[in-house]
Amino acid sequence: MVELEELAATIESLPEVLLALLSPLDAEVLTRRPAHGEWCALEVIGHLITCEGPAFRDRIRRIVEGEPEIGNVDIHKLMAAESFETGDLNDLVARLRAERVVSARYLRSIATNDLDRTAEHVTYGTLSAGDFAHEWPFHDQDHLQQILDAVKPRYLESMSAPMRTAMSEA
Ligand code: NI
Repeated sequence: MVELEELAATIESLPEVLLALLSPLDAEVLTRRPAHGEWCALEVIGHLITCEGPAFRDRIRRIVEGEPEIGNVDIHKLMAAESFETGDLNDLVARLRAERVVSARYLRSIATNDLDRTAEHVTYGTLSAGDFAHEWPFHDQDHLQQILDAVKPRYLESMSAPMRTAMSEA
């Protein structure tokens, strides 16, 4: 397993990673959807903010505290109360940072063997606290990839056809 300290430090670093990556970009890019129905970069951050407790921190806590069953999380319902695409990058990152301070402190407060505790998931069967602790940075990095996929295409628009061909063959 990955050490708890590494997991805590990794999830704690994401807000600064996002800020460093996205703050130089034209604000319009942050609201571009790569395809109809897909999230723009600001909405991905909104997803990370809204699922932080329900999908990760609270679930780990409940498993560690001995709750026998855990359920599904409706991520779209969590996001429905707010229009994240109209949000401000700095504000959203600050909210994620506030969540992450609490989350990293929580991960550092539990014992390694707490991660072995399990609960029954309504759909997937037996899952451990450690499953969610490791899914956390994995989920972050999946969504970081999603953000990169949303912002990268803008550079292609300013490249010549020969360059695009060269890139597609590289
Ligand atoms: Ni997600």
